[in-house]
Amino acid sequence: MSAYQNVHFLTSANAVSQLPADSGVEVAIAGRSNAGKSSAINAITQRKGLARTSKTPGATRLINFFELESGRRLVDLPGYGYAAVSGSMREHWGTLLEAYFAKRQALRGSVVVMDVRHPLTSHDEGMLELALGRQLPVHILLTKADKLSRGAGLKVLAGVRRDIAKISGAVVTAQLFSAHAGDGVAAARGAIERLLDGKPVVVPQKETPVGPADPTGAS
Ligand SMILES: Nc1nc2c(ncn2[C@@H]2O[C@H](COP(=O)(O)OP(=O)(O)O)[C@@H](O)[C@H]2O)c(=O)[nH]1
Ligand SMILES: [Mg+2]
Repeated sequence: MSAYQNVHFLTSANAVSQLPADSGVEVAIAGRSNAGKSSAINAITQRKGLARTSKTPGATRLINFFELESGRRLVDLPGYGYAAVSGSMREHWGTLLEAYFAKRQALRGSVVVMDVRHPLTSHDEGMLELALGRQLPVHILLTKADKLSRGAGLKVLAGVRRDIAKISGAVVTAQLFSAHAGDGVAAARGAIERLLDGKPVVVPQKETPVGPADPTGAS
């Protein structure tokens, strides 16, 4: 059964004029093409085919809106960092995303999906800048964690947490995630719910023994 009984695709937008009514609350999900964004959306909503998954990078070219519950939406942003798209196409996305992040009143925060094996690329940093423009919170999913050992994944998480601790003016949190193994899915759903409710994301306790998130500083 789905975590959201009536979750459904709402609409796609390829221009600011096509965005759905700016009411209610929403969380945007961003990530490099092929990072695992669609798989994350499907895992979090427990709806296999909700967001299409693909082995072809760059397949999603629109902003897709999914309604979780009445007035609560997940927004699937176009994947970035795919070299094969034309310059004019990239410019179009950039302009659309900038307008979305600058003006969207319903936006409460963002989730940025990164492959745990290649976190915080220059494209990701550009995305973070965009998402943090209005000081809204960002939660990072380090996905495909099943591709690394638990220890290696925790090490990456600690490094990412160290890097994001340098970002001031907004709350940035991070967790490990795997759509395939199901790791961190409930935590990610909880994080999205808290963002939608305008509450700070709570980082899973069992991950705190590594890195600066350790309140005892003993690591
Ligand atoms: N091993 C592993 N592969 C994943 C995971 N999530 C996605 N993938 C694979 O990564 C590729 C891209 O996934 P997709 O969700 O379409 O990425 P998107 O382009 O960011 O939406 C597909 O081949 C997926 O099967 C994961 O948690 N673990
Ligand atoms: Mg996708």
